[in-house]
Amino acid sequence: MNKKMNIFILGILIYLSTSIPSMCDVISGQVNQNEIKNNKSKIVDSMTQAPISGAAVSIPNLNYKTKSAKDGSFELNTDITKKVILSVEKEGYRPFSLTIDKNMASKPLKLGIERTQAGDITIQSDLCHLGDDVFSDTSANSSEFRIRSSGPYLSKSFKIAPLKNNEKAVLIIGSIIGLDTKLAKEMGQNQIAHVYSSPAEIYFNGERIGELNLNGDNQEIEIPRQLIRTNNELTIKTGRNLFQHAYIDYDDIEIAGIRLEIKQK
Ligand SMILES: [Ca+2]
Repeated sequence: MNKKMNIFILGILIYLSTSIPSMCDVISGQVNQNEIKNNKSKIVDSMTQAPISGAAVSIPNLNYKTKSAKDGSFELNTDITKKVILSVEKEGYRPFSLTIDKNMASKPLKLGIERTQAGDITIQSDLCHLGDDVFSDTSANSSEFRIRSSGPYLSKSFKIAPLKNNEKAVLIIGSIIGLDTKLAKEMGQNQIAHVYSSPAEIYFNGERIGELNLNGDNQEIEIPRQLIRTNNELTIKTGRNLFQHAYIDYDDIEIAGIRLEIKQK
């Protein structure tokens, strides 16, 4: 299979895994009755299940920030009407992000965060808006955009230590919302009737290594080994409305938690 097909299938898998109702179980594990009564969400270590205190929980688009308490609990005292990206940051842990909606936010969430591993690189943990701040009300999640666009692309430089033979570098896009591609439309991720945008494109050291067609969490793209140097540059370009020819209308998207993991082959 070619790379495009792989990414397409990955996209579908991610879409399916984020759209089935049992997703809450996947991320929340077992929530005891007491927690449900208090409607308190919790941050735990994904390995040990131990509560994590002092983790910064934020929903940048709602300007909402809080911290987890001693027992790892936190509350989302904010009105969530549409899909937004929730981020968790804690020193010694990988940046965590999750796309949540009204339904998910109405129940306690149990979020397992992972300890940082050797070779992890955080490329961009903060939420970033790409586009031109011009979008229709029916675009995927557009009404929740509060962060101003930083333009149609994001470029970041970072170092990578030489890979061992049995290792591979994988780019992880923590969360992405707002993509109005043909596939996103077909998957019901937006309500736009007729038009769509080209996918967001990912360039690594000047080479196009993949594209993002679907909104969701934890999309992975393997970085071709031969492209990796000591100093590297990642660029993510948002797509453009393919039906607007009078001017360039960039697809307005939001991305959080862009990072790199070194994995065993
Ligand atoms: Ca736009």
